Amino acid sequence: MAQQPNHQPAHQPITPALRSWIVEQASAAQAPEAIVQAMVASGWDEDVALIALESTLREHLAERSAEHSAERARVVELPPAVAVPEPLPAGMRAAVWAHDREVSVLVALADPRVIVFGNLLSGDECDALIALASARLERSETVQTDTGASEVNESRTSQGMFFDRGEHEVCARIEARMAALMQWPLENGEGLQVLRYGPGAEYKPHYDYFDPAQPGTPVILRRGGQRVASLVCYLNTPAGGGETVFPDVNLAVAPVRGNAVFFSYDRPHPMTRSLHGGAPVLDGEKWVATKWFREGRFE
Ligand code: PD2
Ligand code: ZN
Repeated sequence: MAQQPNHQPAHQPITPALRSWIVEQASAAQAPEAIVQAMVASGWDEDVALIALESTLREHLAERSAEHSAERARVVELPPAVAVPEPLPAGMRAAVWAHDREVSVLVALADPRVIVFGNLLSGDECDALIALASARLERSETVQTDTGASEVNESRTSQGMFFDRGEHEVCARIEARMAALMQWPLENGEGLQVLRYGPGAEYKPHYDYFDPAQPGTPVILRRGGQRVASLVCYLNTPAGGGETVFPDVNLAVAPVRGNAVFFSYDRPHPMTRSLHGGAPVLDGEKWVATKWFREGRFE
């Protein structure tokens, strides 16, 4: 027995020190009789020592079981992981052939999964998307997961619009390229969204998946399920600022015309570390086209 309790008169309340000592002895697989004997040797009445031992161990087990339940709840509440697009299933390489174009791979990060691509879009494609989108720009809207409706969001000071999938030949060509690069069905992609950020405009850090806790989310998920990956394509090179940032890993991706940043999230949970934002544009303007990939068909 490592340590014995101080001499205790019978009927004395169980002190925290005695409680710790009893738990320590029981955890070290000391027989209850041996624990009681040690307490008797320290001046405890045998019956009182037995009652003290019993009540201490009962309380201790109840606490342990409460801790285990809380831990189980934390684990069970985590949404299950799902399959996500993986553009480099065979590992890192300098370039990938995607449908009709060689795309370079500039940077790859494993956790969070982030890949920076070069030369995904041609200069002409960037210009065509900007020209087609310009006519339809409005103040950007974000899907409101509390209602399922779209509305202007103050954390996003850009202007934007959505193309339907395949709405123009250039959209269809880019979408086929992206589907090949992602190795993900074209039908699982939303239409391209084009955003224009003026001087000072930014997109505060957020997650692109739909928050499961929001009441409007089940309605949104009926069309294609969750978002599982994003591909933000830069349509111009701003004169200053406008980098895409990942605050959880202190990563900043410079916006360069034709380049794109990909990131995936296998569950709608911050543990994916997919928090990201668009830093303020410091000089000039910034144009991006974002493609979101769903778990299932987005029809
Ligand atoms: O424009 C960006 O850098 C940016 C940043 C964060 C775009 C998006 N999110 C998005 O379109 O979701
Ligand atoms: Zn985003």
